[in-house]
Amino acid sequence: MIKRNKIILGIILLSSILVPSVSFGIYACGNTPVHRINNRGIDPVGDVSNPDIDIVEYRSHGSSDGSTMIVEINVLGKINESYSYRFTVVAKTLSDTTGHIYSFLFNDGECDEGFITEIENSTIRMIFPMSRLSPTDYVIGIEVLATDIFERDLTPEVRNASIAHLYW
Ligand SMILES: [Ca+2]
Repeated sequence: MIKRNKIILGIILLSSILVPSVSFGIYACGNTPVHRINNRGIDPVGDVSNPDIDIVEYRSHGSSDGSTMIVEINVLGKINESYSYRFTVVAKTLSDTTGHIYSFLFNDGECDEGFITEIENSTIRMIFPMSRLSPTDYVIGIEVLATDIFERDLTPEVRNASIAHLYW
């Protein structure tokens, strides 16, 4: 009888430790805000007449160590250093309903913020350091723009997007 009571006491003790831990785990993970790093969008072909500023696809992903976010624009023609390509990382704080924007521009052959820029035919890629974000901001999406002054191709706003959460 004593042995049985010990087992029951053991189960009660174990449950009192495990149940709150599991519950807390689910709570913590189910509600953990995270950066929306991986983004991809398709833009209509032919919505501007100059193929070198006609965005067809844009995307972003994170570096393996999480320190940077790589943002890319693909155009129908070729990236032209005479034109401007703007990248906007949109973020939001937990308490805010409006987006905060971090914009950087490739203009006159260089990035105005000095970020690493790579050009390969129809693709321009910029490397955004995550350290530039306010510590309370979470990335909610990206927007990009290409312009030759006469016309511009602009992707839809994502400033009303919600913050992503980690679920499992
Ligand atoms: Ca387009």
